Amino acid sequence: MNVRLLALAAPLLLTGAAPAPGPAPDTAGAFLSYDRAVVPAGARARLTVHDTETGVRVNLLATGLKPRHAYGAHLHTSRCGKDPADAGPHYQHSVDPAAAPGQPSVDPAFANPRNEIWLDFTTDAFGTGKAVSVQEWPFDESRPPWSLVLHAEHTHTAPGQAGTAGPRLACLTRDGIRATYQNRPGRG
Ligand SMILES: [Cu+2]
Repeated sequence: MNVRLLALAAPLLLTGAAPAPGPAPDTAGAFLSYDRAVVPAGARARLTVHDTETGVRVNLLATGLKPRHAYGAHLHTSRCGKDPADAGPHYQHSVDPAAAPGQPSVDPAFANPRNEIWLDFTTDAFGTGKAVSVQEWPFDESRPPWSLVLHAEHTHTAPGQAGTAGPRLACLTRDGIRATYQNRPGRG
């Protein structure tokens, strides 16, 4: 009991000595909706991240959405907030040097579904959508993607608009790994 409490308190006592706890492999929860007309109350998602031998596989199951509707979806760098922009830009394996805050990567050499996690889908008659993204690279644990963002359109690919998918409709923050789990032997 005391050991557990110490482990929970440790990150508060350390100042940058331990790695920041990253996101857990599984997250299931309700979307934070920015547009109730297309992401109604009760819309949820399950996001599963599997490590593979060579990289990562991300599965998305979304429910409670508008039936037969096309949504764009990506993993973004930061946690969700009241402002749709709070989730930050797309997670990129190779980061576009031309991108900056307020100036997203729109170069197809970087903003493409092999360098980012794109999870676009079209819902079925019940408002359920599924998507999978398989990559030959693992996430950079020093800057893992923290959120799933739903957009109004499927993702564009042309130069100058690559990676864009219309307004941000909703967001789901990935669950964080608790310090007690992060500090177990075998986990860095
Ligand atoms: Cu996005």
